[in-house]
Amino acid sequence: MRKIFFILIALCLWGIAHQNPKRLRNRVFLQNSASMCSESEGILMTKFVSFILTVFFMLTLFSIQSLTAIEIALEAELGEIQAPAQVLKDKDASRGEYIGVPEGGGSHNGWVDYEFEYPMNSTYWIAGKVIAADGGSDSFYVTFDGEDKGDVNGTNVWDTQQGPTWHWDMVMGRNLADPRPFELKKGKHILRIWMREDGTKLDCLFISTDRNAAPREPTDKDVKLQKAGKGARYVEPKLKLTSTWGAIKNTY
Ligand SMILES: [Ca+2]
Ligand SMILES: [Ca+2]
Repeated sequence: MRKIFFILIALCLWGIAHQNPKRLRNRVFLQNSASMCSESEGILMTKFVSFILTVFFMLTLFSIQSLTAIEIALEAELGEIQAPAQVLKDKDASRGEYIGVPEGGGSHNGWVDYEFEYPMNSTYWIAGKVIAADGGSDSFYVTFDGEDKGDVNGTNVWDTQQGPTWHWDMVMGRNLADPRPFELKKGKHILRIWMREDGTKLDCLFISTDRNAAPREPTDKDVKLQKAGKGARYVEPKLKLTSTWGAIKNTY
């Protein structure tokens, strides 16, 4: 619906910009102030207004593409789990469960896989809801499609933000980027969260093509989709004026 609204705005701008210059000049400049503008000044101004409106039309049109985002909200405990990673209970976790290796259970072993169809080529951003109690319990490795987890200090290390209660943290890559962008082609991909330090807890994941999307816990619908192996859904980012203008500026 919002997309249609913006397409209509773009079409209106296009229409205004391509009105007959003489008619537009007559409406804008000569109707009420014939004595203020000469005819040549009026035509010049009309061309200028037409140029501005055309530029704005193009920016609006290009920004429409960025008004569609993909969201995948996952329960961490519903992935394919390799021991010693395991499902653990916590009444404060989403749906009362999370994954991890209990403190003392050993580090750098075990993982959880999430296999999904990604509906379009895009940059994807991942957030996880975590508990990371201390400096010895605050990291995972993150890879796609069978890539090895790599060196213990490599780029696939996700150093989670520490905190004793559940909180969202964007997946980063050590010495790479925070947050870390993942370029994915349309099609099936396997996201693997490797256990790195025991005691690090993961409740749920939120994947989006919108870097600014607010992470959220999976709804019943998301869980149903996840269990059916179809996690992705199309959403329209919140169209606050600032974010819309931001999209236009980014496009430009
Ligand atoms: Ca630990
Ligand atoms: Ca959970």
